[in-house]
Amino acid sequence: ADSVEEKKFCLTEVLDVFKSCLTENKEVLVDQYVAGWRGLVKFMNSLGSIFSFISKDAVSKIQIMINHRNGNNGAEYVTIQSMVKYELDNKLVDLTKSGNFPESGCRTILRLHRALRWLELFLERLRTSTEDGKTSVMCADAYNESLAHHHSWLIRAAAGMAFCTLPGRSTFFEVMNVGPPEQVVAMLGDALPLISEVYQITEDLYTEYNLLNLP
Ligand code: 1PX
Repeated sequence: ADSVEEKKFCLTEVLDVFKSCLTENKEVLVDQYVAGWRGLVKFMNSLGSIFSFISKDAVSKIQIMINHRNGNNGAEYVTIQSMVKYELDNKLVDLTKSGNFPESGCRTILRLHRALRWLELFLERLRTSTEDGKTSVMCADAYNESLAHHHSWLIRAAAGMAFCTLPGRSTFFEVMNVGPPEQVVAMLGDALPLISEVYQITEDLYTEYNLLNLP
């Protein structure tokens, strides 16, 4: 009778989705990658409405990728690797200045890819933090080391303000709904190598095709 109630959010499941991104030959599956981001955005929304300017942008990028997958050429978008080849072969990417293809899969995934580096750095800081560690500082440090390089000062300022509202480490761990702190730390240790691998594979691919600075 209580099946209407939504299942309680658990971050383990979200990070598991990222693990399922990789195929045997180390290609990155777009559906799973996007589903992972969807779960993370849901988690972020539960932290308060001050994060909504971030989740709006993330959701619009997620939607762009879902539209590609549902479109006539959806099969070309099964993996990030096939997407890159398809869009480059068919000249569907703005390589030097924006204009014709603001919704290319290549530039959209690049934005999420840069955010994945932030996630990797933030989770690593959470994992190795002590009881009195400040999540707001961990989050800001991870951001300044990664995504901030690609954002205007206005967005950096807004992000900085949002980070300040993050709850302390113990509350943050509770919201993750994984279990006691030791279990959170273990879960992060388990998930991080795969997140790093997904990041590195995409980074290498984008380096190979010279796509790391797409407008
Ligand atoms: C246990 C921790 C889990 C935390 C999960 C949090 C998920 C966060 C999802 C964030 C996704 C952000 C995507 C940002 C993509 C981006 O860089 N977009 C910019 C460029 O796009 P454009 O199309 O214009 O080239 C765009 O300008 C971004 C605007 C929004 C601001 C983005 C700030 C990102 C801060 C990320 C940190 C999230 C903090 C969550 C706190 C837990």
